[in-house]
Amino acid sequence: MTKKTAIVTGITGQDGSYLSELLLQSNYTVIACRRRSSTNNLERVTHLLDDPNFILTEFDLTDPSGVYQTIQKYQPDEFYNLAAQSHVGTSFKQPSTTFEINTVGVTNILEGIRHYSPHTKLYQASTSEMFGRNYSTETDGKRYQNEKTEMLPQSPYGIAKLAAHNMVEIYRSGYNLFACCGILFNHESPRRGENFVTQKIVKWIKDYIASGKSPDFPKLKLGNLAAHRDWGHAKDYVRAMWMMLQQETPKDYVIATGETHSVQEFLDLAFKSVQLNPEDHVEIDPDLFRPAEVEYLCGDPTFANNDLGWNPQVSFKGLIQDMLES
Ligand code: NAP
Ligand code: G4F
Repeated sequence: MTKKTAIVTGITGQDGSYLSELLLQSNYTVIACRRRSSTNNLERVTHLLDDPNFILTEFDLTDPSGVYQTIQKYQPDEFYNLAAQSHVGTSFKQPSTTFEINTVGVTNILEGIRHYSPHTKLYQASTSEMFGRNYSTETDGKRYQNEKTEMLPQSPYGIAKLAAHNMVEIYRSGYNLFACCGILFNHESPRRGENFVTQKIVKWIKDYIASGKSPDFPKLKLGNLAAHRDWGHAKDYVRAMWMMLQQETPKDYVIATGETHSVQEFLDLAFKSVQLNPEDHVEIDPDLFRPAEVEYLCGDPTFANNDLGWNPQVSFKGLIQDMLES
C-alpha cells in the first residue's frame, strides 16, 4: 500500500484516537492535531506517541492562520476533521463558542484546503443531531432518518453542525473539492467522554462496585430517560470515515446501526448485567433536561451498506459489554 499522509483533528477525543490507530495500521503518516492544554489530555493516544508516523502538532480550529499554515505545510492526501465542541447539553450554555468551533472552524479548513491544498480529500464529522425532531416514515409506520430526511435541528450544536454541513456542500459543488460529510449517529466505546450518558452510566457502575457497594455512595443523577438513540461502536464508525475518502466521488452518508433504544433501556441492560437494579440507585435531576430535546433517532444506513460496503460489527449488547469490561 502506498504511503499516504492524513491530518486528523480532535485526536485527544474518542474518534480521533481510534481513527489514528486505523490509519497508522494502514501505513499512513498521521499529522495529529490537538489544541494547547494546561494539563495532559493525551490519555487516549498515549500508546501512539512513540510511533514515528504519529506527528503531534498544536492546532486550534478557531485560529485561521494556524489552520492555513498546517494545511500548507503538510498538503495531505486526506484531512479528517473530528474536532468539535461535541456536547449537545453544553451547546445550550456556550452557543457562541460552539458556533465558532463547529462552523467557523470548518470554514477555516475549507478555505485552507481551497487555497493551499485543493487535492486534499476532506472528511467532515456531521451528525444525526442535525435531524433534530424530524424523521421519515415507512409504510409499516417505522420511523427512521436517512440522507433524504429533512433536517430540523433542536440545539445550538445541531444548528452549528448543519451550517458546517451545508458549507461543505457549497465548497464541494462550487470549488470542486473532494469534501464529504459522514452523518454519524451516536457511537460510543470505552473511550467515550464521561459526560455523555452511556459512559456516565457505565462509570457510575464501575465506581459503585469499586466502592464495595457502599450505602453512602452518591446516587446516579440522570435527565431524560425516554429519548431514543441509535447507538453503535466508535471502532466501526471510524472505519466508515476512512471508506468514504477512498471513493472516486465525494458523497455524504448516514452511518448508523438501524436499531434504536431508549436511555432507559441502556440503563436497564447495563445495571442488569452486573446484577443491580437502577430503581435503587438512580435519581432524576430536572437540571439535566435540555431546553429542547431530540426524542427519536434511528438511522437507515442502506446507502452506506450498498455504496461503501460498510456494516457495523458490534451489537447494542456487545457495546455495553465492551464498555463495562474495559
Ligand atoms: P470528543 O471525544 O468530544 O472529541 C472532540 C475533540 O475535538 C477533542 O479532541 C477536543 O480537544 C477537540 N477540539 C475541541 N475544540 C477544538 C478546537 N477549537 N481546536 C482543536 N480541537 C478542538 O468527540 P468524538 O465523540 O470523538 O466526536 C468526534 C467528532 O464527531 C466531533 O466533531 C463530534 O461532534 C462528531 N460526532 C460524534 C458523534 C458521537 O456519537 N461520538 C456522533 C456524530 C458526530 P480537547 O481534548 O482539547 O477538548
Ligand atoms: O449522551 P448524550 O449527551 O448524547 P447526544 O446528545 O445524543 O449527542 C451525542 O450524539 C450526537 C449524535 O446524535 C453527536 F453529534 C454528539 O456529538 C454527541 O456525541 O445524550 C443522549 C441522550 C439525550 O437525549 C440526553 O437528554 O441522553 C439524555 N440524557 C439523560 N440523562 C443525558 C443524561 N445525557 C447526558 N449527557 N447526561 C445525562 O445525565
